[in-house]
Amino acid sequence: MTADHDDREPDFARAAEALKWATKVAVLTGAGVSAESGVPTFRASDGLWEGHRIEDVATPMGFEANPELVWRFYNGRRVNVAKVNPNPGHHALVKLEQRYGDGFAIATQNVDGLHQRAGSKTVFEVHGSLHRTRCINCEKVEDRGLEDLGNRPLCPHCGGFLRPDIVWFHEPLPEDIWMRAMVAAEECDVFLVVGTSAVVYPAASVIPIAKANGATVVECNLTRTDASHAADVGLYGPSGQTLPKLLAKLS
Ligand code: BV8
Ligand code: ZN
Repeated sequence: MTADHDDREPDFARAAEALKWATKVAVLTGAGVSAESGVPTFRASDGLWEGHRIEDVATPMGFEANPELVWRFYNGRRVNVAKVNPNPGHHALVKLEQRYGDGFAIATQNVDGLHQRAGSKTVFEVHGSLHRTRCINCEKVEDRGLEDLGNRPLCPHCGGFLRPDIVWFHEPLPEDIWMRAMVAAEECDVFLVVGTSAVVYPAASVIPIAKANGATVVECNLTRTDASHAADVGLYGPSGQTLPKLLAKLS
């Protein structure tokens, strides 16, 4: 730990102070919180979108045009996520939930299910999950684990074509889950923004919602982002280190 890092201390103290007074805490997470688990982020140089045009693999039109390509993309991510484990950042958020109980909620853009695998209870998957499929004919949604489902999986109930139960671009977020995420942002005293570039909407709009309702906004990221202007405190560094460090300041 070189000298310059210590100047982050005041930020951790301020963030901890805000948490000490809080009764309700909400969190928005993105791919960065899973990076230290070995899940590639989206916009990093070796990111998920590298080598894939968003239009081809994460839009309803792309699925219409080439469902095999889309399933190869998502099967690859399912198999990869099956090999990784939650990291100390996920575990720190589990402990925070134990501190605030029902007053705590995570809205995640991640589809990897690592928050739940770490033990988090209140997790709003605003962009869906790799674990689930949805039948485009009978609409049945089922948890299918993480094994490779092949490039054209069929519905065991009606024989219809299955798609990942994931929110693609140009598709609406699941209404109930999105509503609960917005309410958690409106009602919280402290809002943590962890490992997201905050460029995808409407997910990123929970940040100004929390801010406008008087929450102390704390950003945890490797770098400044589009959300930094709304942050009262920035804890810069790997969230697998900054979140446990912040938690340690609460005990
Ligand atoms: C819709 C599932 C309408 C798929 C995803 C308003 C303004 C501008 C554009 C729009 C707007 N409203 C709508 C749009 C269009 C679009 C959009 O937002 N486009 C963007 C690109 C400009 N939004 C939509 O299409 C949405 N739908 O609008 O529908 C509608 C409404 C009604 C009826 C019909 C239609 C749907 C968007 C959801 C798309 N699906 N995911 C999948 O996962 O495969 S989005 C996907 O990309 C992720 O879920 C996530 O949301 C986003 C990636 O962002 P991050 O997770 O933040 O990852 P990223 O790599 O960018 O950044 C990682 C960060 O972590 C970095 O900051 C890095 O520094 C940091 N980091 C890295 N390592 C660490 C770290 N931090 C800490 N520790 C570390 N170790
Ligand atoms: Zn079906």
